[in-house]
Amino acid sequence: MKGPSFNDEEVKDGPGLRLKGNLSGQGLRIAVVAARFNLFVTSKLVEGACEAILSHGVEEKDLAVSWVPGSFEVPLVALEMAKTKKWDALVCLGAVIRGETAHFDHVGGEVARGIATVSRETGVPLTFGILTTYTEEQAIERAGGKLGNWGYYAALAALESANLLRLLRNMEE
Ligand code: INI
Repeated sequence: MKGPSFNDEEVKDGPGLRLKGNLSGQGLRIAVVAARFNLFVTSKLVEGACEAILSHGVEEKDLAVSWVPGSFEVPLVALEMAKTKKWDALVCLGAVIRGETAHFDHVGGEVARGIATVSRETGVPLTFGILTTYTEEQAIERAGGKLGNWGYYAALAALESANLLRLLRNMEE
């Protein structure tokens, strides 16, 4: 998958413990929360996320996709899902594309804050696959177009974060 990389291969081993989550999906339960607004973009993000999740070993029975009307609704639904503790990570997907009004700024800002807050307050990793772009073309380029698929990357970040948290929490015992 082409596109922005998380630079994993460039991190050199150094002194001390290297605490890093791997990308294995074995034994993980992952949920996607996706907005239908701008579905021509978000359906591609969901495809990319599901491809990443299943191809890294998550079983289909351990994957769920929850659809909400727009990105603004993502944090609340993610909060309810996180509170159940049934999911090791949640992948949040949406496409906020600038229109002619300030709606874009309000929706984009609130969604980012909401996702970060839910993640920190529940201890469940939520990853941010909400595109915020100035044009439809920029969104398409990042949803399976020439700049990769942010749904795929947000899913990889979810796998890595879930595995790192598992490692850290097991060390505490
Ligand atoms: N929702 C999006 O996901 N993307 C957008 O670009 C968008 N804009 O620009 O309006 C958008 N609005 C809907 C919003 O998320 C809520 O669903 C709506 O306001 C109802 O609460």
